[in-house]
Amino acid sequence: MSRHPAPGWLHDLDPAVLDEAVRRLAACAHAGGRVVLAAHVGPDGDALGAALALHVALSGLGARTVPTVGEEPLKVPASLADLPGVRDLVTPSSLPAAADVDLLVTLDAASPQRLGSVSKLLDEGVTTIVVDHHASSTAFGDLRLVAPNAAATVLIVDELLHRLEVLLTVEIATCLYVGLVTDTGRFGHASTDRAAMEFGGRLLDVGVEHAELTRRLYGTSSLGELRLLGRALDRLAFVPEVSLVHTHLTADELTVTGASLEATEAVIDVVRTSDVAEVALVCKPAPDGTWRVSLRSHGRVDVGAIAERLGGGGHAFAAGFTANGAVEDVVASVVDALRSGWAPGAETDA
Ligand SMILES: [Mn+2]
Repeated sequence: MSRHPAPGWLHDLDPAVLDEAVRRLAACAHAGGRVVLAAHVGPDGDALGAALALHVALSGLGARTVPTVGEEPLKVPASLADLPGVRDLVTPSSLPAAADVDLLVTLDAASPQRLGSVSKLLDEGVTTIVVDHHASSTAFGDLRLVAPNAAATVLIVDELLHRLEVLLTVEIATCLYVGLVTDTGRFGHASTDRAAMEFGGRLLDVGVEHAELTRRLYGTSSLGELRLLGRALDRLAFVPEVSLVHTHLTADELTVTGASLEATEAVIDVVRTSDVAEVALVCKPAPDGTWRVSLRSHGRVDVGAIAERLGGGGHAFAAGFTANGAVEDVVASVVDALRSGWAPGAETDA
C-alpha cells in the first residue's frame, strides 16, 4: 500500500494514529456520517485545497461532508474561487450542531484559534482529526497527523486518500495541486523536496491543468492590486542592523485602490526578493483594526520562532502574527526579537 519510495515526511506520523484515522474516515463515509472539514481562517491554497480535496473525495465515498472556514462572511481569495467544491463551503453559523457531527477534520490549522468559530465543535467534544504540517502545532485534537517535514498539508491528505483507496480525479488533483504549488512557492521554497516534486508529477499525470492554474494563482493582478503594491514599495524601509526590510499598508489605501485584503498577500512576495535583507516584514490592516503581520526569511533566521514569541506562528521561513497599536511599535517588536539573536535551526531546511 505504501508508495515507492515512501516519502520522508511519513516518518513524522505515528503509523497507529494514521491507521486509526483512516479507519474512522472509512467507517464514517461508509455509514453516511457527517464530516466537517475545516480549513483555517484566512484560508490559503493549502488549507482550502486540502479541505476541498477531502470534501470531493469523502462525499464520493458516501460521507455527508461539510467543508468550512471558521469565519464569516466567507472570503475566498479570487485566485481560489474556481476550486472544485468551493461553492459547497458552509459558513460557521450554518454548521450542524456538535451532536450531528461524527468527525471534525482540521486542515493546515496549527491551533484551535486558527479554526475561528469552528473551534466550538472541538470544545463540544466532537472527535477531531488534525491534519497539518506546522511544527508549531499545539496539542489539540484526538488523532494528530502532524508532519512538519511535509511541504504542504495536501501531501498528508493525499496519503489519506491513497489509504482510503480513492482514485484521484482531475477535480481532486486540482485541489491538491493548488495546495502544493502555493505552499512550496511554486516548488521554490526550501521545504520543496523529492516527495513534493514527485507528488506534483503524479498530479500532472491525473490531468491537472497546471499552467492555467499557475496563471490564475500568480499571473493576474487588478489595477488596484498593482497600485497597492506601488504604495507598499514606495515606503519600503531597511534596518541593516538586523537585516530587515519592511513596509505596511493602510486601511485607507485598501479602500482607495479598491484592492481586496487578499491582494496584500502578494506584497510580501515582492518585498522578500530584496537582495540586502535576510528577513522581510509586511504589516497589513485587518478589518477589525488590528495588523496582520507577515514575516519571511531566506533561511538563516527562524521567523516562525519570532512569530510564535509575538503570539503567532508558522514555519521557519514563512510566518505571521496579529498585532495592535502603532505600526512603528509593531516593527520595533520584530526588530527587538531579531536583535536578541538570530533564531537558530532554520538553516537545516527541515
Ligand atoms: Mn500549509
